[in-house]
Amino acid sequence: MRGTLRGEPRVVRVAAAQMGPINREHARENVVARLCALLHRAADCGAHLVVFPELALTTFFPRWFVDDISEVDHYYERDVPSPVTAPLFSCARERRVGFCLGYAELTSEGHRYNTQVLVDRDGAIIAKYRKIHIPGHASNEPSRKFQHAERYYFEPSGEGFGVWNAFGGRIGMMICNDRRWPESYREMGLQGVELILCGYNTPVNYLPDPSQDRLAGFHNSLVMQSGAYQNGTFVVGVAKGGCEEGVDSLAESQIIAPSGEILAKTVGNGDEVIVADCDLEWCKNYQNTLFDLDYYRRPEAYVRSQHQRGPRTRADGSPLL
Ligand code: CDT
Repeated sequence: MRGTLRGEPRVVRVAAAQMGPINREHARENVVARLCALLHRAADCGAHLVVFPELALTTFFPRWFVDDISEVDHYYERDVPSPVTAPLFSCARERRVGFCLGYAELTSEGHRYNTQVLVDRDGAIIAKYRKIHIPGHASNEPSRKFQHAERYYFEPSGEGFGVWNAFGGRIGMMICNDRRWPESYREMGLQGVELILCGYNTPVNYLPDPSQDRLAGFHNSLVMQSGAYQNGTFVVGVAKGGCEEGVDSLAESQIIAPSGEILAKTVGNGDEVIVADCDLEWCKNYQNTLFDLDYYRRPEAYVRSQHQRGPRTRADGSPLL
């Protein structure tokens, strides 16, 4: 009979540090001071690890289009830590709290990525993840109320989904739109992930199909709860919410257990810290039973998922092999 084989508890106290809006005129120094204040609040709650949103150092600049991309170079980081972000690393070291931070990255070779780093309790970077699923559009669409030109401002990572040994467990990262794709979770599930960290900026108004607007919160929870349950992992989703530069963004940051249950959820749409004790041994209840991937999966039957991007059918609807 298959069983959980749970060992001694491995509890990571995780904080989700939701942020309210960051406007265009907000100086990086002030944003970093806000991040430090959130980190102190998390540390006061005894957190070991605090998770910040996607693009947590700047406003969500893909909502504007510029013809010359170099005009927005100031939104990208060339080095992290840098003189302006160093105070956050010092706070982390001082309070012995690790963190996960999203920002726009401009590499020395000129590549632009939507990036997240994982920093340990000594303030050292232990992992970097670059966003894989880049949503939105790549050229100016002036008829829109606001742009979502992520496909202009960022290239997709070719590095895949990593999982790292950290905080006494197996930690993975994904960014915003990645959370809507089951493949993101499963790629990490196949590496034994126990805690997935995900920052997001999600406009409440989805311009290509406004019928989805009222479901923004439902879809947010739906995908993260399913991904958690189907892979037996904790998932932490952290928003930059509220009305930023006239665009309403979903808050509803949450910490989800391997059971799929929400352990903690924010109540407002501004700067707010929530905390949950995540016993990583809980993952075994699912990873060693119903979702014992090695025992139950049938990769030989999943012939299309690796190489085929979208549906392929003949005119009569029958599948093309
Ligand atoms: N930042 C990000 O990935 N946002 C997307 C919005 C999709 S609408 C173009 C999301 O999936 O939440």
